[in-house]
Amino acid sequence: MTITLYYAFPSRAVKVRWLLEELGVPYQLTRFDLAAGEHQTSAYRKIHPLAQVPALVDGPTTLFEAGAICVYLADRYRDIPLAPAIDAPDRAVYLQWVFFSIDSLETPFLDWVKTGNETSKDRFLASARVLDEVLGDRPYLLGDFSAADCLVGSPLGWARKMGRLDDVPQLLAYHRRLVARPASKRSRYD
Ligand SMILES: N[C@@H](CCC(=O)N[C@@H](CS)C(=O)NCC(=O)O)C(=O)O
Repeated sequence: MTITLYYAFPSRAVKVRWLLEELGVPYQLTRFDLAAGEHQTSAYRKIHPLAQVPALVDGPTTLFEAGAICVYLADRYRDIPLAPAIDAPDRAVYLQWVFFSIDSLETPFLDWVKTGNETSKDRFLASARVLDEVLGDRPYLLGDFSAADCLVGSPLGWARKMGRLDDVPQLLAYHRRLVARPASKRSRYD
């Protein structure tokens, strides 16, 4: 049964699409025009009670929250291993970056952009510096590419577009590496 990703471009659903492209798993998109309110239907609320994107249906599994969807997909489809196994030594650090991408990077960034809140700006920039230091000479967060890179890469893309990565050179180079990946390019067609 084909996976369905409930999707809008641009949105947080793009990171899930990117991961699906990396995994090489067949999927179909149900697209919404968020500005037109196409997602605000009672039918879609049965899939996602807040009527947001992304949501994913994979056979008997219906799931929302981009972070949870990415963790699920990387664990479920392992032909291309993009997550350390549950008993692997780097599993814990992988989960750390998964949660960091949302709580310490994306949330303060979006709040900063929407409200101009200085505390959120400081939180985002502090997180960006942490990533910059951790990356050092490493190509990806765990060394090899993983689902955590999709999750971190997405908010970094928004920040880069706004020139907010100019003072974190390692991070800028990392983001260039991420968007050069063929699967990342395919996920950004529209
Ligand atoms: N925490 C959720 C946030 C989902 C979310 O806010 N999605 C936005 C698009 S990026 C959305 O659907 N907005 C339309 C709306 O809330 O009506 C996740 O990471 O999946």
